[in-house]
Amino acid sequence: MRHLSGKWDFRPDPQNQGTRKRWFRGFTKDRAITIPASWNEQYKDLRDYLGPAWYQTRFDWPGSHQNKGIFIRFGSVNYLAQVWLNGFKLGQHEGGHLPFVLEVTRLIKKKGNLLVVRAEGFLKPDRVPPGNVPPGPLDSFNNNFNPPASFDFFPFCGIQRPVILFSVPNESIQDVTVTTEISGNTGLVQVKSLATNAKDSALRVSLEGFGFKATREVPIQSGGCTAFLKIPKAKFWAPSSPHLYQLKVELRRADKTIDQIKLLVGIRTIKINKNKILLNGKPIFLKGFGRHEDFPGKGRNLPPSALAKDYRNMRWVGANSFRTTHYPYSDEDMAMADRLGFLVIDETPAVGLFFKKEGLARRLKLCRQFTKEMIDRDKNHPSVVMWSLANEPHSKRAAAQGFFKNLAQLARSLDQTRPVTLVSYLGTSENSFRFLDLVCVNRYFGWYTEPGDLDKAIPRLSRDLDAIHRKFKKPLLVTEFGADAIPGSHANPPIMFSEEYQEAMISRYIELMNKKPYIAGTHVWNLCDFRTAQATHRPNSMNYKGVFTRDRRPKLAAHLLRRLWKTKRGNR
Ligand code: GCB
Repeated sequence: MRHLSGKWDFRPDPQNQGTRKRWFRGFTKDRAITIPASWNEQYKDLRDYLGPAWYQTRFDWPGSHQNKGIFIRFGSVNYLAQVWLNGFKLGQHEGGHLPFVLEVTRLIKKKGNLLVVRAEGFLKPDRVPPGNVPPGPLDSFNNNFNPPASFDFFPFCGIQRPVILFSVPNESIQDVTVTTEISGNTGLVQVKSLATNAKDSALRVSLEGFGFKATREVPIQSGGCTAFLKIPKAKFWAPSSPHLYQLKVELRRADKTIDQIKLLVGIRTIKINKNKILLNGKPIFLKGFGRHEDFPGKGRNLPPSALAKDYRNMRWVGANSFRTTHYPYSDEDMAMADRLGFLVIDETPAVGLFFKKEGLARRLKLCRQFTKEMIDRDKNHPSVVMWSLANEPHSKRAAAQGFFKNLAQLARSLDQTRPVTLVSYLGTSENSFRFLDLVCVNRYFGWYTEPGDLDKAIPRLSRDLDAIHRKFKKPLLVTEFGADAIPGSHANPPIMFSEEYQEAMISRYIELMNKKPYIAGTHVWNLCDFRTAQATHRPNSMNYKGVFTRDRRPKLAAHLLRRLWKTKRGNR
C-alpha cells in the first residue's frame, strides 16, 4: 500500500478548457496544492471557486505485478471526479464524502506514472445534496447563501481525503460482512464472505481477544461462504467498554494463504423496543452532537490531531454518540468511534432534498448509490448503530414517501441488523416516520422562532414533542437543538448570540427533554463552530452553534454539558 497524499500540482480551469486541451495527459502547473484538503481554504482567490480544477502527481510503483490487481482508492472527492492514469481515463465518480476505487493494473508502470484528476463541485438542483434550487411555493429554500448551497455548510471542493494505491491477489477476498448476536453471556459472530475466482479453496476465519481464540475453516461454494463462531463469556462492545476482538479472514488453498483481511470486531446488538433503544439488550440514552468535518486551513478535512481533539472534547463533556451530519465521515473517524466507544448515527449526504418532479429520478438514483456506498463501507463498524437516509428533506409533497420507502427498503435489504431513520424539521407532518424505525427531529424554538424568548419556546417545545410522539409512538431522538454564540460574547441577562444565551437554551432544552420518557437521545447542534456560505444570518461566514470554537476551545455551554452529562441525572 502506498499513500499519495502530500503536495500535488494544481490548476483551476475557469474557462473549462482542460478537457479540450488534453490536460489529462499532463498540464503546466499553476501552483502546488496539499492533499487531502479542500482547495477553498488553501488560496484566497479560490475561496468561492467551485471548479473545475485539475490535479496531477507523479509516482513510481516498483512492486511486482505478478498475479495481482493494482487499484487506486480515493477517500472522497467533492463533487464530481474524473481520473486518468498515464493519459488513459480510469473512470469517474459522483458524490463527495464516499470512497471509490479504480483499477490501474494494465496502465501502471514501474517508473514515472502520471495521475490526473479533474474535480468540480458545482451546485445543481439535481445533485445530492442539491444546490442552486429555485425558490418554489412548496419548497421553502433557498436560504440565499453565497455560494448558493441549499444546505448550511460551506460547499468545499476537491480531493478531501487520502488517495492510496494498493494491490490484491487475482484470487482474493472481495467482501466480508460481520454480524453479531448475543445469547446470555455468549457472543455469536457470523462472518459472511465473498471471494473471486477462488476454486477449490476455503476461508479460514480466526477470532482472537481477551484470552479467547477460535478458528473455523469453511469451503467456498459459488463464490461465498459463511462461518459461525461462539464466544463463551464474551466481552461485549459498549460506550463504557469498547471491547474489540481481532478477526482474520484468510483465503486458503493447498495449505497456503492466498489473501487475507483483518478487522476489529465489536460484539453487540442494537434493537428498538417501544420507546427505547436497546444496546446489548439494555436501554441506552444517546447524548452527543451533530458535527462537521471542518477545520481552519483544511476545509472539509480533519487533520489527525483535530480529529483526536474532537474525540477528547466529546469524552470530556460526557457524550456517548454523534451523527455524521450531513455526510459519512472519514474511515479514520469511524475507526476512532469503534475504538473509543461512540454510538454513531451514520447519515448519507442527502441533506435538503426536495421533491419537485424535475430531477427527482436522478436524485433518487444518487441517494440509492450513496446509501449503498455508505452501508458497504461502514457495515462492519460496531459504533454504527443506525442509518439515517437524509437530513431535513422538504417532504411535504406526496412523492417524498415513495422516495424514502424505496431508500428504506434498500437499506434494510443491505443490512437487517440496524434501525433505519431520517432526520426531519417537520415533526408530525413527516409521514415517512410511519415506516421508519425511530423518529428524529431538529428543533430551534427560541432561535428561529420565539427568538430570545425561552419562556415561550420551552412550553412550545414540550407540546410539539408530545404531539410527535402521540402520532408515531416510536422512540424519539432530538437530533439538533442549539443557538449561535459568538465566542467571547457575554450578556446578563442572556441575549441571542451571547455564550450565556446558548448555555441557557441548551440547559432548558435538556431539562425538559429529560422529563420525557419517550425521548431516547439528545444531540446538541453542533460540537464546533463551522464555516458555511455567506448569508445575512451567518456572521463571518460561520455557524456559531458549536459548544467549542472552530479551533476547539470550550464555550460556556461545553462546561454546562460536562456538568449535566457527567452527573447521574444527565445520565439517564
Ligand atoms: C438545521 C440543519 C443544520 C443547520 C442548523 C442551523 O436544522 O440541519 O444543517 O446548520 O439547522 O444552525 O440552522
